[in-house]
Order: sequence, then structure tokens, then C-alpha cells
Amino acid sequence: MTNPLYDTLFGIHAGKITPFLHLPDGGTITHAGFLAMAARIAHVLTKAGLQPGDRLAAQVAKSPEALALYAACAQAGLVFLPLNTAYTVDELTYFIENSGARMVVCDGAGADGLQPVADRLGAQLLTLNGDGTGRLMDQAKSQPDTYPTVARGADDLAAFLYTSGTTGRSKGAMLTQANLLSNARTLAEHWRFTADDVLLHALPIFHTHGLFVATNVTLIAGGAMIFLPKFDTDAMIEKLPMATAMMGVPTFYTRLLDDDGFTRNLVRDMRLFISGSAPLLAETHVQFEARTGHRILERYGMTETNMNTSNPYEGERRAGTVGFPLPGVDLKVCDPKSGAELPQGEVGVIEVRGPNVFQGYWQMPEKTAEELRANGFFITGDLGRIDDDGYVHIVGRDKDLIISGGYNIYPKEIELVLDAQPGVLESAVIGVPHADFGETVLGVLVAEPGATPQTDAIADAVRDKLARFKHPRELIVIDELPRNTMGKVQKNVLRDRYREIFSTT
Ligand code: MLC
Ligand code: AMP
Repeated sequence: MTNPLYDTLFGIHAGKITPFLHLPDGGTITHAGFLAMAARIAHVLTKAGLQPGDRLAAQVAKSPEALALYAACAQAGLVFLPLNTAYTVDELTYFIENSGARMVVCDGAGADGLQPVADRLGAQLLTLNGDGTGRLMDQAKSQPDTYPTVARGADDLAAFLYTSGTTGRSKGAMLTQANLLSNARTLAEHWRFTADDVLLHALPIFHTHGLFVATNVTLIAGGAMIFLPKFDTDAMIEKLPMATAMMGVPTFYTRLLDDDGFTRNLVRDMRLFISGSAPLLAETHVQFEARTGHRILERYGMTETNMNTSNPYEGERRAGTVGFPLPGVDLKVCDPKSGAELPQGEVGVIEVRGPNVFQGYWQMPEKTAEELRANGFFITGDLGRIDDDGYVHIVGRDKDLIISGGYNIYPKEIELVLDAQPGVLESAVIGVPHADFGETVLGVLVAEPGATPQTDAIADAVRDKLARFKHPRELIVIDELPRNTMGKVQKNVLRDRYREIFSTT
């Protein structure tokens, strides 16, 4: 194979005129049509002077063309760096600079804001809008619809996904072709995906879940996707009868259950519902089975590792657990301080090793060394235990992380912005329960002596700097933060104090 990722996911479908993407308006794009689109894009990228190994940063709305950009990067040997569409120019600047991206592809609406950044950082900029228009596709139109695939090895980098951290600085997780392919193969087999599958795809394609789990698994099996631009309950209800499988974050499931139009009859031809990226409440699992007769299959993964565990396809899908380590994945529960493996049943930090585990953080050897052991085990920061039957339970987090609707939010990043605001002495950002998003963000502020922080102005300042999903839903000013005897802020005390703040009952 000259390029394992491209050949295995995309190239094998050359010439196939069966549908690959079913679009919301009822139109379809065949595998062959999709590959031709990718080839034309690959020509544009190569003609722009991009060389194998160069990074391409894309902040684009979900569309067939956006997905073809991923395929084009694979074919041209480029490192694909997808970015959340909610990121602000401030956030994007960091990613472009840190990654050394040579090309930025963004929505036309964002081009004016990003052009000066791209110019300063020596990156070229092309536009791609949600409807497939823009400079990228204008240039692609006149290109040949086949492209000589660039030779790459399994150990070459295929993608960078940025993940934030406890210091507030985002880190580029480096994923190789082998990382992505090994997981795609394992999952497709484990979840019995075939060319007959039609996956209802409503996830964003800038994260592991929507891009690598959902898309790669479908591609490797030769199946098709109903490709929706985003999650919308009505659209899901309309399309579910045509699907055989769905993948979603827990919010998808709770929103569907909240709609009376979501009935057993709609999903009679479905074979599999998968949930991940955030904890699925056992109560959601139970309600879902009562409504539909289907047991949701919950799995557990991370940006750095792809998928690590899964409930069984056949056998008991146990609510409140993430199942067993996937074939080829070693998983152990360790003492957070010493790193020593704990006896089965005890709670500790989950560590994982396998062909799915990333290569480290781009140009951050110290950060890599803190989380990726020399023996290959990655310290996930998730707290878990393995029960008597071998099921893995995620019971909490050893890292200061909020997961809202499946998006990760690191409080430190928000605290740094809040601390810099006039009248603010210090801040603590915590996650509190939220019926729709599972958790949401609350900002707790302490005023400088004699000052009165203006929470509206502070909210405006946050809006300029950080993506919408990171914004505190509310800012509260209190006299002082609770601290332990070591002076460390006791976020658990704050979380207990405000746990009902967004409860609707
Ligand atoms: C949108 N908003 C969010 C949000 N999504 N705020 C907090 N958390 C979120 N997840 C903002 C919107 O900008 C909007 O702001 C307001 O909240 C309400 O928006 P909405 O219309 O209700 O939200 P919607 O657009 O429907 O999006 C909700 C969602 C979406 C759950 C469908 O967030 C989503 O698709 N999440 C999936 C994330 C995901 O793929 N995670 C995988 C990571 S990979 P305003 O101001 O306009 O009202 C990973 C590894 C693994 O974790 O294991 O998979
Ligand atoms: P990310 O860094 O965005 O890839 O998010 C990964 C994190 O999501 C993990 O470290 C877990 O904390 C969380 N996660 C993913 N899947 C699950 C799950 N099924 N249950 C609980 N937490 C999960």
C-alpha cells in the first residue's frame, strides 16, 4: 500500500457508484463522486505548494466538501487539523501559530478576521462555506478528478487534534495513520459494521467522535451516512427510519427522549445506537430501552487515544459502564500518586496502551512526558474501576475538566480570562449539572478589595476571547473561595453549593 490511510478508507471505494452520503434534501453523493471531489481538492492543495507532512487547519461548517477536504489531506499526505467552528479569532490564532499550519481553510464569513493572522504567520488562506461555495471549490472545479496518491507510511502523522489542558494551553495531539486505522478496523469489527449500514451522522466533524469514530468506521466498512449539518431533533426523527445505526453524545439521546415524536416505530429497522464522549446516565439508558426496545451501546474514548473500551455488541450492555477494553487495548486502574496498578474493584486513574494511542503533543515534550509513560501507557486523567465481571466504570475525573454536551472545557482557560478582568481578584470555574448538556459552566468571582466586578462587561470580554460553548452560563460574585489547609481552592465545595443552580425542578 502506498498510503494506508487513504487506500484503506477511501481508495478501496474507487469506481463504486453506490451512495456514500445521503444529504438532507434527499440528494446523494456516490463513493466515486466523493473521491473525485477529494481528488480535485488535493490538486488545489498541491498546486498551492503544500508538501507531505504540512499541516492544514480547517475551520469549516460540516458539508460533503468539508469531509472531502479530510480525504484530500489523506491523499496528498497532509496533516489534517480540524477546528471547532465556535472558536474565536484569538483561539484560532493560537492553533495556527502553534501548529505551523501552511494553509488555513475557513468560512467566507470569517476570512476577513483570519486573513491578517494567516498573513502574519505565513499561511495561505482559502474559503469553504457550508453550502460548498468559496475559493477552495472554485479552484477545485477545473482540476482533474483523479490524483496520484502521495506515498505515506503507517507511522506518518495524519491529523492533529487540539485538546486543552489544566494549564489552559491547548496541546496538539499527534495521530498517525496507524492510530486512526487500527481503531477504525477494531470498531467496525466490534460493532459489526458492513457495507449495508447507513449511519445517521449528526455529530460535528472536527472531533474524534464525528470524524474518526463515525466516519472512519463507515468508510472502512463501505457503508453510507445520512449526513446532517448538525443535530436537530426534527431532522433526526425524519431520517431515523432510513438508518441502521446512530452515534451520538448523551445530549442527543436525552433530546430525542424529550420529544413525543420519537417512537419505537421510527427505529424498528435500526440495529445499533452508540453513545460516548460524556457519561450517559443509567436513567437515560433505561428510558431509551423502555421507549424503543434498544439498549444503547456505550463506549469510552479520548482525543489522544481514539476509543479504548466498548460495551459488547452481543452480550450485556451494562448501563452506567463503558464496557470492556477493546481488542488490542491494555487498560489498567492505577494509584493517582504512585502510578502502581490497583487491585480489581478499586478506584484509580485509568491508563491505556495500544495501537490507538497517540504519539504525543506537538512540540511539547514535557507535557507529553507528564501524560504518556515511556512504557506506552497514557494517563487518561479519568477515574474508574473495573467490576467483578470486567466492565469498566468511569466514576469521575482526576483532571479539572467540564464536559458540556460532549465538548471539553478546561476551567483554567476561562479562569485566566476572568482573572484578568477589572475588579476581579480571583475566580473559580466549575461544572454544574445541566439537564440538556449534562454539565454546564458556572463562573465564581471574588472581587478585589473595594471593587465591584461588572459581570455584564466581564461576560462581553469572555465573548470576544472564547468560543460560545465555554462561556459561563452565569457569573456569581462571592466573598472568598473555599480553600483547604494547603490553600488549594476546593472546587468540590463550590460544586456542592451550586449543584441545583440550573435545575429546572
Ligand atoms: C452549543 N452550545 C453549547 C454547546 N453546543 N453550549 C455548551 N455546550 C455545548 N455542547 C451553545 C450554542 O452556541 C448556543 O448558544 C446555545 O449553546 C444553545 O445551543 P443549541 O442550539 O441548544 O445547541 P446545539 O447547536 O443544538 O448543539 C448542542 C449539541 C452540540 C449537543 C447538539 O453541542 C453537539 O453536537 N455536541 C457534540 C460534541 C461532540 O461531538 N463531542 C465529541 C468530542 S470527541 P447561543 O448563545 O446561540 O444560545 C470526544 C472523544 C470521545 O469527546 O470519546 O468521543
Ligand atoms: P476529549 O478530550 O474531548 O476527547 O474527551 C475525552 C474525555 O471524555 C474522556 O477523558 C472522558 O472524561 C470523557 N468521556 C468519553 N467517553 C465517555 C463515556 N462514555 N463516559 C464518561 N466519560 C466519557
